[in-house]
Amino acid sequence: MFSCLNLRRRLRGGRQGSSSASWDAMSKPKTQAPAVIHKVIMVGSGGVGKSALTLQFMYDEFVEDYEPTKADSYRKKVQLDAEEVQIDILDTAGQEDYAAIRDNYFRCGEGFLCVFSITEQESFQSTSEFREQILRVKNDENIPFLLVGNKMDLEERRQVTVEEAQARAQEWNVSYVETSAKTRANVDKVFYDLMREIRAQKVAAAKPDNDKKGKKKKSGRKCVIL
Ligand SMILES: Nc1nc2c(ncn2[C@@H]2O[C@H](COP(=O)(O)OP(=O)(O)O)[C@@H](O)[C@H]2O)c(=O)[nH]1
Ligand SMILES: [Mg+2]
Repeated sequence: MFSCLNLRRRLRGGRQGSSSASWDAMSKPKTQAPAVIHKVIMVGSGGVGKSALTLQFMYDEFVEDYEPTKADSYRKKVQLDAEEVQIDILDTAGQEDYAAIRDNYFRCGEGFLCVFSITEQESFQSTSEFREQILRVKNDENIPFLLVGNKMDLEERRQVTVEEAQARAQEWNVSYVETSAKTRANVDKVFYDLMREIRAQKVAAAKPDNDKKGKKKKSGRKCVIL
């Protein structure tokens, strides 16, 4: 679950978490080893389809009128290749205009889906700002990150070419994937690809070699749930 300052939390599709807990503490084994949790954050301008993608992934349905100002977190058990894992998704909304709230969200994320709409050039331009903010907070060029061009079903309204989006992704050394929350095209793909990136980074960080080189990142700050 994600921590957010005054975020009204609703964990849908999963268990309720206790307040004032930390993600780290929640991940600790109780009786038996729990599934690994991969923490994903949806970022992007308003109206690009972050909530629609999240709800399509979680519940297999296309929601046309999800409240635009509401940030919510979701948890789901999924089979990632041979392993059962949990995915936590924070679907951000308007509050991230406040830098402190946004930074707090981003600090807690292990991977990011940076979404724009292929029908809105401005939303594509905004992805650079989100990328910069994430890199500043996470301080890690290799943070798991996918550039997602949503609303691919609206080809006749396309304003962003595949080529320009791919060029930006290449510049950032990340993958570019087009999706449709409406038709479900590539919806699973973006979440699973991102989880694989997160998993790979956790494996790399756990290697003793990386410790010696001081590559392992320590966040130093906890993700406090209020
Ligand atoms: N045609 C189409 N509409 C979409 C798609 N994704 C989202 N929408 C619509 O775009 C609007 C904004 O979506 P929403 O998920 O609320 O955007 P958010 O502000 O980024 O969370 C809603 O009316 C959605 O139904 C898509 O892939 N295709
Ligand atoms: Mg939304």
